[in-house]
Amino acid sequence: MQTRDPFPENEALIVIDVQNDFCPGGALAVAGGDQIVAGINDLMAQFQTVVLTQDWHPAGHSSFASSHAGQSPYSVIDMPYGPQVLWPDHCVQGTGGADFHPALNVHAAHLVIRKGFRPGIDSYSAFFENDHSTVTGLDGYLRARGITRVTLVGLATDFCVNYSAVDAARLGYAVSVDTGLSRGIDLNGSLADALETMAEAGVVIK
Ligand code: VGL
Ligand code: ZN
Repeated sequence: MQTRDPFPENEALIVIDVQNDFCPGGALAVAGGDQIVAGINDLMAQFQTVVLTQDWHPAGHSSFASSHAGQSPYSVIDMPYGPQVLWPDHCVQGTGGADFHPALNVHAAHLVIRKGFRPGIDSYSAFFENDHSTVTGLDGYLRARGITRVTLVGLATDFCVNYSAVDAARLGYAVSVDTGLSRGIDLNGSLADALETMAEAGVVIK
């Protein structure tokens, strides 16, 4: 890992969804999801601003296959805002699955931003919900803090990290994704697609 001194004030680390349900044993487990925790803790010490995102769904959320009669997880349905993958129930507000991984150094975070709490809409991105227009408020926070560069790590590379990185790039931030500290779900080639989409959006893939 590269050490930088002093750590620039205009850079933030955004740690995406390092929650129990996305780690082995969780409801929507990402292979190796727990392997990135120690490295993320180390990286946090290199930033003056650290943001954690937390997927935070009400029970019966519209992104859950169980909320749609006859549907199974990983199928895709049309929502008013576009296609939506249906997931196993995960990250339900207040459950252990929605908690951060117990080894994640949550005390190092300056902001925890929750997303996906509106029953009728999913939110992969830390910036916009899946309609691409409802804001989470993160852009306002970062701008107000003078942040112009963001590094993203976490889960899952091909969904929430990807959507967050692309939105950040479109919002004008200089964006890099550390793939060594991220892990993907890889649904029908979604990991390769995501890496291509991010690169096309100007995201630096490390
Ligand atoms: C995520 C699917 C559903 C993620 C969240 O964090 O990548 N993926 N909810
Ligand atoms: Zn979710």
